Amino acid sequence: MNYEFLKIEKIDSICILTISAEKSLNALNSRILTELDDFLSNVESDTSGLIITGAGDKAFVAGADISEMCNLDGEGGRKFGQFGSEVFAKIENLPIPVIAAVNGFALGGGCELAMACDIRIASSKAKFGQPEVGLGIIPGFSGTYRLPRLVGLGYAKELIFSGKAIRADEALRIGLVNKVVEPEVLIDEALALAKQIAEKSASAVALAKLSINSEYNCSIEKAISMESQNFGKCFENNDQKEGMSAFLNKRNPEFTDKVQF
Ligand code: CO8
Repeated sequence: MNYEFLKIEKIDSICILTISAEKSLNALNSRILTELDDFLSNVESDTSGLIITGAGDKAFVAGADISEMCNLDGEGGRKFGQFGSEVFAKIENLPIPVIAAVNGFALGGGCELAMACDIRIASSKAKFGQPEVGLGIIPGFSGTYRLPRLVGLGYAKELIFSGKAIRADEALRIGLVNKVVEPEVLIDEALALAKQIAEKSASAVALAKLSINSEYNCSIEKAISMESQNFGKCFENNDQKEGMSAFLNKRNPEFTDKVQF
């Protein structure tokens, strides 16, 4: 598929995906969601990390495209919401770490996109919010699910009910982002973290992501069972043998496992 709104750059094994619809502050229309869906279904197998950011210095993503949503009926709204949520779930289920480099407004669907990523690094100029109730709707790309899990029920309800936007430092305080950096170093910071992770065992990182995601809402009994299954799988991989042998022989490991996309 030819991408009209996605720019893709590869630095070593790290992919930087830029959502590029600067005129509308990178608002997500169905074409962009379709391109994202296609991209996420065809990630190159040698990719060890993905960074998602927005074009320009003003917005990460200023939400779903209001001009496209304004004439939807109930069924159209349900379908649009479901499609966006399914695309974002693909991000969550990718077997590689996904870092949101939030360079500006992350509102509505933009905040939801950032939350579907594993880790969020924000520019000090970023602003976060779920302004949907001011438009007569609710978050529709899984924001009512992910926001309470990231910041707790109280802050999630405050943000979603009030629709207010918060600054990056406030987002850091409530746990919505992992780190706040100056805008000029945002991509470098995201790249440095992605590279740090890429030095580890790709198969172990993939199994760690799978474990964390699948156990998050389970009972401790079920989580113990799932974690031990995934822990066991590590011992069927070459990287476990290499990692432990390297430690015991006081050398750096050379990991070779590839992940299945
Ligand atoms: N959709 C469409 N166009 C947008 C959007 C958007 N979300 N955000 C900005 N734009 C456009 C503006 O219309 C404007 O276009 P034009 O130049 O043609 O007039 C251009 O981008 C620049 O925007 P502004 O002139 O408004 O820039 P400001 O600096 O004055 O303001 C803001 C920046 C504060 C970000 C402002 O643009 C704004 O409030 N945008 C809307 C933010 C918003 O409400 N986002 C949530 C949308 S709803 C949503 O995301 C729900 C997700 C789930 C959907 C489920 C489907 C059922």
